[in-house]
Amino acid sequence: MSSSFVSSDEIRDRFSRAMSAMYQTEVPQYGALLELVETVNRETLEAWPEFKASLEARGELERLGVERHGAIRVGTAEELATLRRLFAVMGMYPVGYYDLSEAGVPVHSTAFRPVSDAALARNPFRLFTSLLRLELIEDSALRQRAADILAQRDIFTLGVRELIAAFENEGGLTSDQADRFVAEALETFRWHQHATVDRTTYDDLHAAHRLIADVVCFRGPHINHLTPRTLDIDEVQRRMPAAGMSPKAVIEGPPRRQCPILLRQTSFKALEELTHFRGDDIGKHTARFGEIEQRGVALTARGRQLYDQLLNEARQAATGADNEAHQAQLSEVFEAFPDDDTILRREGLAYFEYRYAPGHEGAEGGLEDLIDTGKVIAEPITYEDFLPVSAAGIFQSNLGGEEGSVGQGNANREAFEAALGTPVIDELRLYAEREQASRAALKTRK
Ligand code: OOG
Ligand code: NI
Repeated sequence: MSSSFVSSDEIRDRFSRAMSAMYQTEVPQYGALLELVETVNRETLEAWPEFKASLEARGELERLGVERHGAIRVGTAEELATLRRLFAVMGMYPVGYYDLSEAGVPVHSTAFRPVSDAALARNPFRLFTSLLRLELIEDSALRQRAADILAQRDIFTLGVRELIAAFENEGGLTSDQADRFVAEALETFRWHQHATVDRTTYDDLHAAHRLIADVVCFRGPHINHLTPRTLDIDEVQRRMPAAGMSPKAVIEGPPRRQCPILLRQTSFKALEELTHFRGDDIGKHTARFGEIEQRGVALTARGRQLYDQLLNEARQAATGADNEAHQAQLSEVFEAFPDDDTILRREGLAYFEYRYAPGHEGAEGGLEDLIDTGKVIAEPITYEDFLPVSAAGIFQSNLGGEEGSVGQGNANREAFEAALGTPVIDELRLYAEREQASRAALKTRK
């Protein structure tokens, strides 16, 4: 590889900053959200020095200021497969499979994200990417119409296609090429005020499912939100109304805990935007919204099973109350989930990363003894992925709660991977490997 190439990490960092800047001009409320999150993060770190030290030790303090995830939705296998190549230029690979059809949302998804520790530390930018499942439209004539419209569009610029090919053929991009790549790639995710269809077509697709209209009727997969990471989601949710944002009713995911697990998320409602249809009709379309997230420790398969089971229990007993009541009820059910790092680790519920405490490098002995005597530190590994039930909740709150007439479907991972052109990476394997590598670097007895 030529040394004049810039790294994929560098390209991803440039791209995520450019995307954030573009979205800030498109959706001014996003700028206000960033400010709010930054203020709460600063206050949280000041009030909680041990937490700050732990984030610092894990290399996460620095990435916090740039950490974002976004989401897009595409319509065809070819679009998804080309996105896979586009994201590979930036060191982002498809991790995880999420089936949203169970919740009545006619898509299935993956997250393109960096996978190595170093890449995550540099900039963990992720994009939740959904593929529309046209087969879930029951009306066959409408299904065909949607497919025909999608077949006519090209969501990529010629320039970005050339630069993807250059990256694949040459093994990298120069700094100038990288800048052009960022500018060309950004075009795919830009908002378009002009729909590609007339009002009637839009209305017909909208009636089948609002999401179908959103994916099919525009020139490209506009970025629909960019999410900063907060260290205290309850506090940001509380302060949102005063900052001019009205959050969805409840925070998705696990309840507030001493030892945060997985991912908690909340969003604020989509904007209503003026849309110009073919034939000079004007109407409104809602696509874009705001979201915040708080990340906790990644769970093992065993921990995840317990999480899913408790979440199910809580959902069955749910009363549809406000967030405070919802959180209180969740907390009660989640009392069955240990809230202590040592127990989470010893019971194999969560992933941890081991390192020597300063001054104890190379200390030998049994792992638990070394931890008990403070010679080895076990840090929780942050969850870098998404949660299907939460994602469905985010989708739904921003679709206005309307149910269209799509079939419920079921998971079809094979079809998704065939469209993508590769299997998705198993996220649990990534966490397990990270834990094992840190474990292997210690001179402990097994
Ligand atoms: C994606 C919704 C899911 C998340 O953070 O779980 C999501 C979408 O609306 O396209 O972004
Ligand atoms: Ni999101």
